[in-house]
Amino acid sequence: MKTQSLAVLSAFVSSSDAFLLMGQHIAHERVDPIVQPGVVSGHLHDVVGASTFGVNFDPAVWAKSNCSSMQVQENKSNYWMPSLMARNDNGTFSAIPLLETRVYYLNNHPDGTKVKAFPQGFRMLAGNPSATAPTGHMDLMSSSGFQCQNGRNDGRENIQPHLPYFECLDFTRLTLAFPDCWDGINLDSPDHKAHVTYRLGNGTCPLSHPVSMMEIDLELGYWTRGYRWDQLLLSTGDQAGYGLHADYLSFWDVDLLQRALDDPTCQHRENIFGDNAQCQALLPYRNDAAMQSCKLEAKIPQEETGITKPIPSLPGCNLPWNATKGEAKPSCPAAPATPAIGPAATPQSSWANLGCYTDSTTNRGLPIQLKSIPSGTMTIDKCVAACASKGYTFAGVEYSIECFCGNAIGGDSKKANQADCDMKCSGDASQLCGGGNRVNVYAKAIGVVDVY
Ligand SMILES: *[C@@H]1O[C@H](CO)[C@@H](O)[C@H](O)[C@H]1NC(C)=O
Ligand SMILES: *[C@@H]1O[C@H](CO)[C@@H](O)[C@H](O)[C@H]1NC(C)=O
Ligand SMILES: *[C@@H]1O[C@H](CO)[C@@H](O)[C@H](O)[C@H]1NC(C)=O
Ligand SMILES: *[C@@H]1O[C@H](CO)[C@@H](O)[C@H](O)[C@H]1NC(C)=O
Ligand SMILES: CC(=O)N[C@H]1CO[C@H](CO)[C@@H](O)[C@@H]1O
Repeated sequence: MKTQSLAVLSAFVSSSDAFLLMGQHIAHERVDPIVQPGVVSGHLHDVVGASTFGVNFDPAVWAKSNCSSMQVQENKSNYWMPSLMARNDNGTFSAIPLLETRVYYLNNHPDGTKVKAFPQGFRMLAGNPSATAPTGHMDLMSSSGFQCQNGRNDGRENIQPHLPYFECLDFTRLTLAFPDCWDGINLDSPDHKAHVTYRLGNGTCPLSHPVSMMEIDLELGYWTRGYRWDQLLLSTGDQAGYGLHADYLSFWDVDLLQRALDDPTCQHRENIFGDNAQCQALLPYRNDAAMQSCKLEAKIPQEETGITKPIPSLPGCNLPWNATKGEAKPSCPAAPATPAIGPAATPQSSWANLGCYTDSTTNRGLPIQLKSIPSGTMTIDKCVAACASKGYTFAGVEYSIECFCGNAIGGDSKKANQADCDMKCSGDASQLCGGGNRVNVYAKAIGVVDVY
């Protein structure tokens, strides 16, 4: 078994001044305080960052955020993208687990260009949700699009402007680069784009937008193993993927961000809190426990979003459409009902359910069996907590009473039907704990995960 860190395969450009923040998502819901304030937004997003992310952006509320789902807690910014979904063969839709969240802050201007920290409340949009062909920013920025993570170095890992036309056995990463030149005046603009633009070919900013900023690269990695490529689509219904877009709302402490941008110990770093020297400016604000326990404080639309069970249609008016075939986004025969906005349900676990996998006693998918949980008391939470406490990133429950841990799904394990994992947990008959030679796998949804 070959173990390979995803870090090696990221879109990171080591020649630029840069730092990377890792995190996990805080919401999967129809909320967009920039493009559709005050209402249930048109499609599902996966959201990262401040716990106050709600339908209206109010600086006074954001300033009181309890926590951030990013590693650096001083940062009360938010980043969001349409969610990657799957169309099941019976026509229902499922959300795909989001396992990897990275945000790069890159200085791609010519050497020695000082970049300015984003002012508080700065907002912008990258990409175009209704695009039917590669958009300008994707041509300009080689780091925007879709990246298949097979861990196999077979040439399929190059970034493409559309969803891949082949299976991604481990991850499919959605990545988007934001504009990095600002007009220096407006925190936002009516189309959320006019106040910013991408740098010119020689790396400088045009006279219309003279202020050099960081290029933010948002990367979300989805666990697409077990899905065919033609099942994947964005939550907008876009099967081609040209309509990939992302939003950024900056709410950093401006002095702190400027210190990090100017601090040599924070530059050229794939992981600013890795084994080597630490990023001094941000180190005091690192808090992994707060990141992992951070829960959304704001109210959200009261609707099923495909995480806990398949849903009959994509939330909103988002019938599937294929721009590669020349199709335009269809309208809906009847306007979908708008859900009420209310309190968030049970907080989402920071471990994602990857589903049911085959297993065999001679070649385990997850190699380490934990016997510390008495066999009559097994629950999913207990197994996940036990694996987490030992530093593992994958946990699996099997045969009602067994708990396995590992850092990858190996052995001969293959995705199985969810219906195969139908045995009740010995410690809680309301939960399912795998089956005979069937393990239900959970994975820690943070930062860098090892795949093989
Ligand atoms: C922050 O969290 C505490 C408890 O963890 C809660 O009582 C408080 O209401 C939260 N703050 C906001 C603004 O919701
Ligand atoms: C449709 O397929 C999904 C995925 O295989 C399955 O979980 C769901 O139960 C099926 N729904 C119906 C109504 O058959
Ligand atoms: C960069 O390109 C622009 C547009 O072609 C040009 O006006 C500008 O002088 C160039 N700047 C440098 C430093 O080469
Ligand atoms: C989209 O259309 C192209 C071109 O006809 C086709 O090859 C592809 O399979 C279609 N994608 C899906 C998801 O159906
Ligand atoms: C910009 C910003 O959100 N600043 C806040 C960061 O968090 C601290 C507390 O952790 C606040 O005091 C800052 O106002």
